[in-house]
Amino acid sequence: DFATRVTDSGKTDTALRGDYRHVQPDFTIDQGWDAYSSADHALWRTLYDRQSALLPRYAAREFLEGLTRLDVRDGIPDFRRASDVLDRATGWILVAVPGLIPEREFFEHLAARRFPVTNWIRKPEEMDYLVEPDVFHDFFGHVPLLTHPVFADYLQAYGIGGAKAIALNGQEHLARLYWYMVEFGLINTKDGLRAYGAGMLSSRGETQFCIESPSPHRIGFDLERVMRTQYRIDDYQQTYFVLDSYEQLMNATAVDFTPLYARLRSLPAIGPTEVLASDRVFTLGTQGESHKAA
Ligand code: HBI
Ligand code: FE
Repeated sequence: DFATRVTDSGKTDTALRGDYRHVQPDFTIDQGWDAYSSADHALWRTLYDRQSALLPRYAAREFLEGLTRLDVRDGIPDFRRASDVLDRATGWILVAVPGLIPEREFFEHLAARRFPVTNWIRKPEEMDYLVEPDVFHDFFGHVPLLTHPVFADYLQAYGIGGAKAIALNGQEHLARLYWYMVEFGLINTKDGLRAYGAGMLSSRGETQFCIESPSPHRIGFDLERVMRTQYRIDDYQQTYFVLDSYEQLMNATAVDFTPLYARLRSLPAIGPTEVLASDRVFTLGTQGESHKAA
């Protein structure tokens, strides 16, 4: 996963793209909003328009409402202005970072209701695929749902749990919860399944794929099941997990994970295409499509 490229000692892999030379001890930097070019802002608008056209059909209503409230169509947002909107909604603020940061600092920001957002934007030739998160993924994908009170509380609880996971050697299991429920989560609504995860909602191809393709499994959320399930980072997901409500995620996570980590250590991992007899299956995927992002 992205984070394995940032070492625990805080030294960053030279393959990471951002400029880490001027980071604070908590890995934040100045956003440098004035330094964006008009081409940078135009690229944001192109990504924004393309993606927002898909949202009424595929995204959770709460995501769309948050995005509208942020009012950031015109160009790469100034994080200070967006933080004011967010702070009024749920008490979260945004901080700028050069890209991926070590887990410990990442969790500390979340625990303090600060969301780290990468300050740079992708190149025009990377419209549809990018290895590392950029400002479009981090902001457009993650920030809208942070205006939702329950999801906002969940992400803080996740950050607090992160520090404990490090102490208990549970990071790998906890990271799967982030991957499947924060990056690639679906929610069941009266209008059918909708996407709320940042990974799919910042990707044109996966926004449609996750809802419409017959290929992936869609399985009801179960905390232990999710934490056992391996994932892949270089293609669309083969399994998505479905929430009934954000409260369900919050409630499942609001317990002490210490006994859970102990149990998880004794259980085998589950492959990304496996289905268990105990699964609540919304759709059984054909696993037929090869769908490597274009
Ligand atoms: N850093 N900037 C940034 N963004 C992330 O999403 C991120 C990170 N560092 C660690 C990390 N994610 C993962 O370890 C997740 O499992 C939490
Ligand atoms: Fe992300």
